[in-house]
Amino acid sequence: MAKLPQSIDALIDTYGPHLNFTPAGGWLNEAQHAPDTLVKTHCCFCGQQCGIQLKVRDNTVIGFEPWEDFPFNHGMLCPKGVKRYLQGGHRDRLLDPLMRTDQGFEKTSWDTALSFTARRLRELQDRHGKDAVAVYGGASLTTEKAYLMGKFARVALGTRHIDYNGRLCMVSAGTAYKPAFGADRSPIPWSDIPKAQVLLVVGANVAECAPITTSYIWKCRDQGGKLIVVDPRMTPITRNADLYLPVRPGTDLVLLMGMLNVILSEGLEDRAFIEAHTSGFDAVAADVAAYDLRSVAEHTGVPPEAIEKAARMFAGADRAIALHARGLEHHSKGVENCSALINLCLATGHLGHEGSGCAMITGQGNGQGGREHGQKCDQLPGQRSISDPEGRAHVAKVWGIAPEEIPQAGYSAVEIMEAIHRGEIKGLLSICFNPLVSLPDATFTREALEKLEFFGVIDFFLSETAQHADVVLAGSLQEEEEGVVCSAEGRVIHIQQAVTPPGNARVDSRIICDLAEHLGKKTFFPYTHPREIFDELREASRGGIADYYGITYERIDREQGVFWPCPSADHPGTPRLFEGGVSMHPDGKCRFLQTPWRESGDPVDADFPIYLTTGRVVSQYLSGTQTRRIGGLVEQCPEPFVEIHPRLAGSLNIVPGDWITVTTRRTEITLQASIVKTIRPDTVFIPYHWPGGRSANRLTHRTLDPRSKIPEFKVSACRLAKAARPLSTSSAWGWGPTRTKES
Ligand SMILES: Nc1nc2c(c(=O)[nH]1)N[C@H]1C(S)=C(S)[C@@H](COP(=O)(O)OP(=O)(O)OC[C@H]3O[C@@H](n4cnc5c(=O)[nH]c(N)nc54)[C@H](O)[C@@H]3O)O[C@H]1N2
Ligand SMILES: Nc1nc2c(c(=O)[nH]1)N[C@H]1C(S)=C(S)[C@@H](COP(=O)(O)OP(=O)(O)OC[C@H]3O[C@@H](n4cnc5c(=O)[nH]c(N)nc54)[C@H](O)[C@@H]3O)O[C@H]1N2
Ligand code: SF4
Ligand SMILES: [Mo]
Repeated sequence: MAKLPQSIDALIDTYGPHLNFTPAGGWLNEAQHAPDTLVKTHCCFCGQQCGIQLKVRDNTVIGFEPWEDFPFNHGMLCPKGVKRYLQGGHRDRLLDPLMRTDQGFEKTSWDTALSFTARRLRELQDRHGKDAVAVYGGASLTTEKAYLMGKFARVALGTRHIDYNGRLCMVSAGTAYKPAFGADRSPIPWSDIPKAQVLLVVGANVAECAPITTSYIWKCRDQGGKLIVVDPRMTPITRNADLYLPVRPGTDLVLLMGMLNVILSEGLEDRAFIEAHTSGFDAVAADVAAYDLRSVAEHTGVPPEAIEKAARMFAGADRAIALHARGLEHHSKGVENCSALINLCLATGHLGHEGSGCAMITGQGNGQGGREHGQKCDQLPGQRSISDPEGRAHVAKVWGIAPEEIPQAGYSAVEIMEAIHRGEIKGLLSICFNPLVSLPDATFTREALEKLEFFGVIDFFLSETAQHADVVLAGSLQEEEEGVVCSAEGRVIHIQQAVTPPGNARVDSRIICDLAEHLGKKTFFPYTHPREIFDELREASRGGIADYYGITYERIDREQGVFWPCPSADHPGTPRLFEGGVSMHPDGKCRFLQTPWRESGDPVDADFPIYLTTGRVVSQYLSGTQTRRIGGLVEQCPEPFVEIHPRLAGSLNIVPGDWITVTTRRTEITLQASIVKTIRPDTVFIPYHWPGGRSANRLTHRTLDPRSKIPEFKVSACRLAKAARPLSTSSAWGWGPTRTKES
């Protein structure tokens, strides 16, 4: 592994003169720190949001120290948290706004870039109607920025169409939890995990994707807890599992119904809990009868004894927790999958007491907070529905507009791209999203981006998507703007501004407010600091489900985070939701929901007989824009690969390192084989963190869950063939040159 520069001098040697930052000055950029300040803040990457102290010298983050007192991670960090400080000084960091010209991108002034952006958006709206432009937001943004994006779309642009990259991530869980419990948040604080007697982990590669949660699982095991893992791949935590269920991709619903069938037929359910705290049990109990053990085993590929054992272990425990992530949720029946897991917890009374419950493991840094305050197409702040008249009236009052001025629900993320492709949406403003790498069916996404009449991007690197933009506005890294995020366990925490943006880059929220001003809407966006946005957000969320009214920056610092709902200054916050089994529905009941089976949108057949599933590796993050640039991480996994079981490899004469062409109903890509015994023989796995010819998303399909609108990233049908090594990186691995167009 490359040796990493630790000092500022070594960094300058490595990364060159871009490190000589001059602060942008003005607006939100006042914070100046004395040399070698330690700033207590949080990791910019995953939803665990580990506490970290950033070491700052001369307005540059030069390293880190552990933050041992922070109760979630007690100073522990994974490799990404350790190396994140290397981004700010990277030579690719955008330091100026860019405009596309015939010669490619050229630096420009903020005034030119902002006026041009505002003018083009308005022209498109004047010509084609307000909904001809759309906004993409992101769940790595602070909650203030996410709130701001929702307000910007509805008030500054007046468009229905705003959605965010969390649509690719957590929405199946949210769409299942909200009707079951009345709120979309993990019901448990992570301190409950060690207290469980049984942990059921479904479709979550905890060690690689939520590394610090692993320590909670080991604590549970140390205290005698048992671990059951459900995954088509034996992920690292599986080595220490008591029971492993190698489920066939896309069949969790059948497995969970099979487990419930065992529980009900053996009388292991918790009748008292079901009667006191739930409704809808009878319908689900009737559905379960069809899931007999033999058919379930056949369908899922899991041995019947293992299904029985898992059911008995889970139901037999006094305290059990089911943890899940995208392996359960990235399906065209992702909502039903999650509901089936919730049903299992309700039937066994595992909810609302210490060491019991279900929890989605949040993905993005602000995956939780980013889905609470209105950057979703169907949502207003406080997790309010955009179609709820009372919610509209409340938020309109806070915004100073009439309720009828708030547009109705618009398209979700993939639907926006489809509307662009068919010419219905003509302009797009995107922040904190790299759809060309992360949306399914990348060839389609690329075609759509090329059809846009105006495309503006706010990012700190020129992502693959940004290369298709007309204007790129140089925004801010997480450590460059203050705000809050909400972690996986529901804890609202404080992101500190450690440094100001370098060069002429600007903090994101200033860019949005400046743009609102250029659109003639400054009166609605008068903020000069994120705190003012937060205070408005508190009001806007007041009385809603995700009620932040009682949370302040000062309280967060004093109490090391506050769990929502927190409706007033003297409210202690709510670490464990649904205490005693009481949900947030008006009647206090939790709801069993029926979960009809649906086939995958891209089923295997004789031509495409193998399951392709996609996901992550520990050292890369999402579309890779950030981690592919971080020394010390990129070397750990510089290229994607295709994971194949030795039996499947043997049947095709494949040996380790061979080049393999993976073909789906969309197209094909060629990658090297990694032959491992830890995957089902009927399944292959490709990590998705790369663009162009290495992009797993060229292979995936656009089937969505009809309610959550999440794509089915976890199941595609494919076939494999041995290939010659790709000839050159530019032809075989890239897209070729990006478009040039007049602007
Ligand atoms: N290192 C790293 N950490 C990350 C991220 C990252 O990019 N890199 N991203 C963050 C984000 S945004 C997210 S959403 C999370 C994602 O965290 P995870 O959901 O844990 O990660 P994935 O790799 O997407 O998929 C999880 C597991 O699902 C399994 N799986 C595939 N198909 C199925 C199926 O049909 N059923 C079941 N039961 N399992 C299946 C895969 O084998 C894999 O082990 O990670 C977060 N943390
Ligand atoms: N095949 C397949 N595809 C998947 C998945 C999968 O498992 N398989 N997982 C899906 C999931 S769970 C997710 S969450 C998505 C993620 O997909 P994306 O959201 O597209 O991934 P990111 O890499 O986070 O892209 C964010 C972009 O925003 C920039 N950025 C980050 N932070 C900030 C900020 O604070 N301000 C600004 N202005 N810019 C910022 C980054 O530089 C990057 O260019 O991918 C999805 N796509
Ligand atoms: S576990 Fe997540 S939040 Fe913690 S250091 Fe790693 S990437 Fe950052
Ligand atoms: Mo995610």
